[in-house]
Amino acid sequence: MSSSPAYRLIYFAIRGFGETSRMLFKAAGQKFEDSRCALKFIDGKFLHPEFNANKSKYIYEKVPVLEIDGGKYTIAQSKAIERFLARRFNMLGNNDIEAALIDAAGEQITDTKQAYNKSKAAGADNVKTFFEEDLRKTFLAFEKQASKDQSGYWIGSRLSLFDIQLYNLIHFFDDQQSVQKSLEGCSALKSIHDKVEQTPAIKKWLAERPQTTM
Ligand SMILES: N[C@@H](CCC(=O)N[C@@H](CS)C(=O)NCC(=O)O)C(=O)O
Repeated sequence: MSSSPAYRLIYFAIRGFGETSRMLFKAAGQKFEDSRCALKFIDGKFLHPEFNANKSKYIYEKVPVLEIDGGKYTIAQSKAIERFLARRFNMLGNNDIEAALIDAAGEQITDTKQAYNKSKAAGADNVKTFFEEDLRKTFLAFEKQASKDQSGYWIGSRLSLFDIQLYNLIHFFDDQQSVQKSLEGCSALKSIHDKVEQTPAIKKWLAERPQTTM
């Protein structure tokens, strides 16, 4: 009799780079240990003493890290973890082309978050431009694909890694009013957002997960 492996996802006590993987586990109905290192906000900075004390244990000295079967295998890098889980849980499209499209859109999300962080460092005008141009263009590009799939999902007529990544991108920003403006006319994306949120296992998780600011 084959039994499911034991999964332990180690990350900080925030959504950040860990939440998409947590939601993949939940959507797949797969048990995992949601191991969270405490973050302390001291003198205007987030510090993570518990993680720092153990940091050298992790191959790249960063989290998230996914341990399988008590550390028999350890996978680092959030995107690698997400793709691995999505492949295991059959949430990477129906073929290698769909998998690559999901992959590319996920990379675009990474670039978009980097552009946002850069704009924040450059001042309010740049943040405004980010929402009006960068994020807007990215959403419009995502909308093009989404409107081809009539199922309410982004690709492949069922929940995939990208649907969850998109949901988390929308909730990544503090300024939800600007996000909603960037999403104007993107009805397919909005419907994906709502479909993810209404997926029973995800809905349950959203209600019970620890509430964090990021
Ligand atoms: N590219 C990595 C980045 C991971 C990363 O930067 N993790 C941060 C937490 S959000 C970390 O471990 N920081 C600890 C440190 O730098 O000491 C990924 O996607 O997993």
